[in-house]
This record gives sequence, structure tokens and C-alpha cells, in this order.
Amino acid sequence: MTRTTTAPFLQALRGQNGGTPPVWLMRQAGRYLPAYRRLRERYTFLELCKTPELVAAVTTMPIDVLGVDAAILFADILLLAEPLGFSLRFDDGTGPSLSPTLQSAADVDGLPNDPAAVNAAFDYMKAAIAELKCTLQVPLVGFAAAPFTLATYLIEGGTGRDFKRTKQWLFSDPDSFHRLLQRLTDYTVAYLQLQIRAGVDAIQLFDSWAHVLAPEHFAACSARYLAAIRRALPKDIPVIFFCRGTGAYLNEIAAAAPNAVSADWTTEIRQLRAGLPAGIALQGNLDPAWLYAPPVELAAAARSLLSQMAGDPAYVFSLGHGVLPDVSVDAVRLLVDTVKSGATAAVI
Ligand code: 1CP
Repeated sequence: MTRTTTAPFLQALRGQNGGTPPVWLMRQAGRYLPAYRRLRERYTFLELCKTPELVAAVTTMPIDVLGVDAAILFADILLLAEPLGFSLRFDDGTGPSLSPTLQSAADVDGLPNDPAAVNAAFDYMKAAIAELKCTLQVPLVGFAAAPFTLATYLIEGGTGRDFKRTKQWLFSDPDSFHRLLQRLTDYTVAYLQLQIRAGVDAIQLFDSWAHVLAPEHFAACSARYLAAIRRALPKDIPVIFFCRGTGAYLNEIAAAAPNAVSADWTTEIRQLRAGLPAGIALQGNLDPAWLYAPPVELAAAARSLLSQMAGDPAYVFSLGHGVLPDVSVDAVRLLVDTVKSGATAAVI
């Protein structure tokens, strides 16, 4: 297996991109694509995730439809809950649900403690990555949740709202909360190592719920474990951290030593760039809701971001969070075309 190294996306992650910024989008493979919706009429989401040929087909859709510069493996951050002993459901309209939920320190101490077992649990993922590496013309991004975000799902049993149970636990029994984060870190390292062995070119860690933490807790519950994951992975694999609340936690994120920071849209990109040490690439950070705007406004917003980052060799154009499921494909295509045609191109 050979790894691509000259692709613009990987060059930008190393701070060596000389051309227009590469572009890819979180949740670029999903419901806004008609071809994805057609597949979902025949298969459940988990069936899609666990069938290597379907994973390869869905992962490739946005490359064919949009011409983006990177593919992200079609999977979900919650798949790792299965080898930890949870059953996982995605019911239409209600979001993910997990059972049982974690309730006590005893539940944490009773979790499986055999990270190497993830290897056998993800044969389908290894096969999908191997297939994609034979066909894809762009780098493939593997991913996992940050331990804190995964912990919220295991404790809340699904998507948190006020994260009451998670925070109550953190504040009343920090020792067992940290034992949980450490166990999830060990499993996440094994999970990402198997993706890397199978051939992914870069890794992104999603801390989608980080913004609910006060900065001191972000440092203790998120950044510390992200840093441990980065240290455990091979040095030559670029690792991107996406933490919602990017601006508020920038110093803590940078101290955890990612190769790149993927930023949400609540802080201006120039301010983020100024706050990051040299050597850390920056990805982001257009508000995904721009995809609902009139085309002229959408293109103008993209060009404004591009002009702010013009000439930055360590910049990857992206959204500040995932593509929403009901945007039009034409809007997403216009966005990508605007980036690819350079900051000065006219809107047609
Ligand atoms: O067809 C469907 O209804 C399934 C919708 C869907 C899709 C397309 C889910 C359920 N997951 C995914 C794929 C997915 N999830 C990808 C790969 C595809 C791509 O990016 O192109 C990735 C990277 C994720 C990551 C993910 N899943 C995150 C982190 C990113 C983020 O958006 O913050 C989170 C929080 C999840 C949980 C999840 N998976 C699915 C749902 C509906 C949710 C809940 C989101 C929430 O709790 O608000």
C-alpha cells in the first residue's frame, strides 16, 4: 500500500501548499446528495456503514459530484461504542440512541478493557479502506470522536441537550469520569491505528460537544486526551482537531499539538491564524448556514474567506461544521467551484 503525499490537501496540512487552497467539507457524504438518499431507501444507515462496497460508493460520491480534494471515510463516531459493549441504533428522525447508558463508576470499571479487540470488530472498515485506496484519486481522511464527545453519548444515551448527567458526573466524581476518558482514549488509539494500517492518509478528531465545557474543563477533559491520542499515532500521519468552541480554547488546542486545527465559524479566521503557532495548519470555517443563502451571497462569503487566507500555504478551505441534510446540491457545488476557481473569480 502506498500513501499519497503530494496531494494539495496533504501539502496544506504540512504548510507547503503553493496553489489555491484545497477544499473538502465535513458531512460531505450524506442526505443532501440524491444518490445517498436513494441508497438509504434500500439500506439502513448501519447497513451502509458495515458493507464495504457501499461505504466505498458513498465515500466517493462527493468526489464525483463536487470534485473536493479529500474524501472522508463513510462511518460514524459512534461505531466505536459497539466493541465497548453498547448497542447502537439510528432511528429515522430521532438521532442516535445507545443502550445501556453509563450510570456509575462501577459501570465504567465494568467496561471491556481490551483495546486490541477493536481489530476484529472493524473488519468491514478495513475492507472498505482497502477498496477505497485502490480507487480514490484524493487522500482519504479517517476519523473518530474525541473521548469527551464519545463519553457524552455513552452517558446521555444519545445527543445531549443540557449535558446534565455528563456534567453532574464530572463535578461529583471526577476520578471515575477521567477513568472513562482514559478507557475511551485507549480504544480510540487502537481504532485509529487500524484505520491508519488499512491506509487512511490523515485523521480528524471530532470534539463536537467541546463547547459546552468551561476552559479549565476543556483542558482537563478534552485537550489532555487529544494530546495523548496525537502522541500515540505515527508522526507522519497528519492529525486534525475539530473542537467546537475553537476560539475560546485555541491555546489549549494548540498545546495538544495537532498538525491542523479545524475551526468553527464563531471566531474570525485571521484571529485564529494569529493565535496559532507556526507549523499548525488551519481548516475552516464558513458557517454551514451560508449554503441556504442566495448563490451570489454564498459565493461572496466564500470569496471573503479566501481573500483573508490568500497565500497561506497551511490553509484548507472548509465549513465550520457539517453540511446540513437539506441544503441543495447546487449550493454545495457552487461553494466548491468558487474555491477551486480562486478568490477573484466572478460569480455566474
Ligand atoms: O442517513 C442518515 O440518516 C444518517 C445520517 C448520518 C450520516 C450521513 C449519521 C448519523 N452519521 C453520518 C456519517 C458521518 N458522521 C460521517 C461521515 C460522512 C461525512 O462526513 O461525509 C462523519 C464524519 C460523522 C461524524 C459524526 N457523527 C459526528 C461528528 C461531526 C459532527 O457533525 O459534529 C457526530 C456528532 C455524529 C453523531 C451522529 N451520527 C448521525 C447522527 C444523526 C448523529 C447525531 C448528531 C448529533 O448528535 O447532533
